[in-house]
Amino acid sequence: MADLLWCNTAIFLLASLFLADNATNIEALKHSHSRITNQPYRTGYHFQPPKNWMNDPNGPMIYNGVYHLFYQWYPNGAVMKVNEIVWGHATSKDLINWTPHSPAIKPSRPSDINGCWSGSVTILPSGKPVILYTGNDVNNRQVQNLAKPKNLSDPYLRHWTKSPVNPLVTPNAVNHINSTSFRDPTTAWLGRNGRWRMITGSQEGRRGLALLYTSRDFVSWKQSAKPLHYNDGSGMWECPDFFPVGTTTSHGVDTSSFSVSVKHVLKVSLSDTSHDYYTIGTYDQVRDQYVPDDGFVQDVTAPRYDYGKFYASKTFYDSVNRRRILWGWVNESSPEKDNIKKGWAGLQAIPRKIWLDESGKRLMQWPVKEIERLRTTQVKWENKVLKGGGSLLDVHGVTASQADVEVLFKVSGLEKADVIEPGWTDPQLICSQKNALSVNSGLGPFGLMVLASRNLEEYTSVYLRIFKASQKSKDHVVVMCSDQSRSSLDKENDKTSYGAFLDVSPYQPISLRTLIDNSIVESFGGRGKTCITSRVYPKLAIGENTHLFVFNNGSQNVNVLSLSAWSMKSSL
Ligand code: DQQ
Repeated sequence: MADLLWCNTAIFLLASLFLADNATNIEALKHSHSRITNQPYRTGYHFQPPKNWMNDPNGPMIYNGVYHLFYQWYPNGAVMKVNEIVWGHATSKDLINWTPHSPAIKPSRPSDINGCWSGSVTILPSGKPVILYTGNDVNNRQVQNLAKPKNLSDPYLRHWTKSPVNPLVTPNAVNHINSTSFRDPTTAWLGRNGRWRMITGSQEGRRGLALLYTSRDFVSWKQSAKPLHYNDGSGMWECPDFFPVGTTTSHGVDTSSFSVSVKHVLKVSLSDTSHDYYTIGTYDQVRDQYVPDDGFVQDVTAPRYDYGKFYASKTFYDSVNRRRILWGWVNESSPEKDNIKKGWAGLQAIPRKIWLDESGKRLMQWPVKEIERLRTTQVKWENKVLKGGGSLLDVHGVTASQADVEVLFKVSGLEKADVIEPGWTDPQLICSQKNALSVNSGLGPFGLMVLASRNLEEYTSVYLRIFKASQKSKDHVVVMCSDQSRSSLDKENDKTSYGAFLDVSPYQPISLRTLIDNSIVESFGGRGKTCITSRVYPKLAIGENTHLFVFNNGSQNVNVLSLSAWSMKSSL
């Protein structure tokens, strides 16, 4: 009898698994039919929806071993209509291969009829996920809403039910919150007295704010008398993110973890500049206030996750792999008419593990290790000298339009480095100088030329320059650039030369990793101390006509201690 029961159960389980899987496959197939492929600028291994416009990552999470990514999606075209934005949805077992699903949340109620905007997932102590998101309501007021999974036994959580009591929080005559500057609820955390806390971004005049709310039941939220943090003069804070980082480990910690061995991070997306800035500080649980450490101010002077294109980012805690993962939106640099022609716009950067550097003064970022599964053919060099005065070596043997490159440079003759001009305080200006790449300074420019045409009519250069801090000093300043100025013969794209300081000692080998994927170049200097992401659209350096070079235009030799370049397969 027991055997029979077991047998029936097994048949039932197998059948349901088959049905569930089949349903997913059918849905995936449906999507893949309408998915845009075979275009030079479509990426091979970055996350993109099947087509149309995408912006912010929303509610990333892992639930029952499945990663979920929701995202701001305009499903009807490549140019955003913000009043029709839905939550696109995709799932993955490995953060790399994704199955698209139908939108999880669409405008349907008075509380979100003009757009389902950004928000976050919180995993409740019961293990169940819930979504808090901003609805642009029937009066174009920004309000905060709740949604729950309809069926927790669906492994992909494809259907979500909006709370009947939405909106949970509204701007009104009593709280004086500006109804068009009140959005993007964070993942909530359990604080003192077992109450939930969450913040939303806002502004009052030029003051940027992280408004704080508390709740016992996740439904009824009360505004705290004081915001978690604010800054006068920084303008609207979009997509705030607030999370702890371990001080003694690179493992991630849950958003509700508090102990002596964590610091807190507050990231805000400044709508004035379209960049993401973070500070590191202390969360005072009793006063419910965040205080940035000395030297950090929550404005444009704060460090950035990425010094190129990267906005509206959001982290989540991956409890299975004990790491915190960062997602960020990378917009196009091409004119609207080109996006319409392509039928899509917007990428997500490769998810990055993020942790506190040993110095406690900055965050480190590194592409999730799963990405390495896409590596195929490898080219390996060791101890190659890039002669001073102009060296250019072609890295043969990889698909240069879709590759992962890691180089370790060693410079010598540091006394020959040029002295940095006293006025050169903005690294982007240093990288943007006319002929910055062809100057023959002492140390550098040296680095990579990626997405390059054979005769260098087009290339994107990711390079370093090393300066002496002052005439007499032994201290050096390292500048990292990602220069798009020669990236395409097409004149209409944004060709900014991005730049940032890289806090490494030039007496030690300097590492540079670049992920190249057809129209995106994501670079990590000093093993993740500084990141720069570029979007480029070459006309000649496409597919098999793409080259990858290592170069040195400085007057001193530079040693390539090691170089590994891998062709990258496309993800599913
Ligand atoms: N994008 C969303 C807003 C958010 C902005 C609308 C940031 O919720 O403030 O698509 O890119």
